[in-house]
Amino acid sequence: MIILVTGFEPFGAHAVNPSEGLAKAVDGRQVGACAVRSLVLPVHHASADALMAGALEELEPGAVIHLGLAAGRARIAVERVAINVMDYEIPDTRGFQPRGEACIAGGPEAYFSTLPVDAIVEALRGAGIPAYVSSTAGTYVCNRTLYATLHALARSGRPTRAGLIHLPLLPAMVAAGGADQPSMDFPLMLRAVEVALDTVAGAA
Ligand code: PCA
Repeated sequence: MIILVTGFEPFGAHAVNPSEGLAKAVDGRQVGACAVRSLVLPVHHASADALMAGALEELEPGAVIHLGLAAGRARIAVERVAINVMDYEIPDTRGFQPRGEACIAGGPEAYFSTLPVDAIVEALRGAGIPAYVSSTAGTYVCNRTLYATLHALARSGRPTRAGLIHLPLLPAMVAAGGADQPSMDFPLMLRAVEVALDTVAGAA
């Protein structure tokens, strides 16, 4: 079975995106019986959709773990739900800024993550990593991406599980920004992704 891990390119005022480095760091790894493949998505819904459609078709993954940056979060946030709303406080990297539009017109109001979110959080905490189940992934591109992936999977009838993990800022990003913001260093975030992969591979 393949586990597809995606990260995002930098966006907004962020010069880097930890999710990009994390996705690249686990690409090609073997976790139990699962092979990990990764993909870095642009922060624009249509281009991300095109890459995801190709990857789902080509790799036929058993699970998808989207990773994204969420400035202001102090812990690893395992998202429970994606809602059918795009309400962007800042434009995406193509200048697109929907305010209160549907991710997919006519789609269900929400999709729940099909990853074992509680088990992932429990495993993270057991490993000494601050983590929680989050009940809002926001209304920006990460929420849109999780919604679109779960919608595509529901329509295709594939049994693939999918979810999203939001990550805090890196310490260097907070240092550069100068604001009073929480952060987590890259090695601990990488450990968190490894624990999530172990949990998903174990549940497969
Ligand atoms: N975080 C944004 C989009 C890309 C990313 O890494 C979000 O939380 O929507």
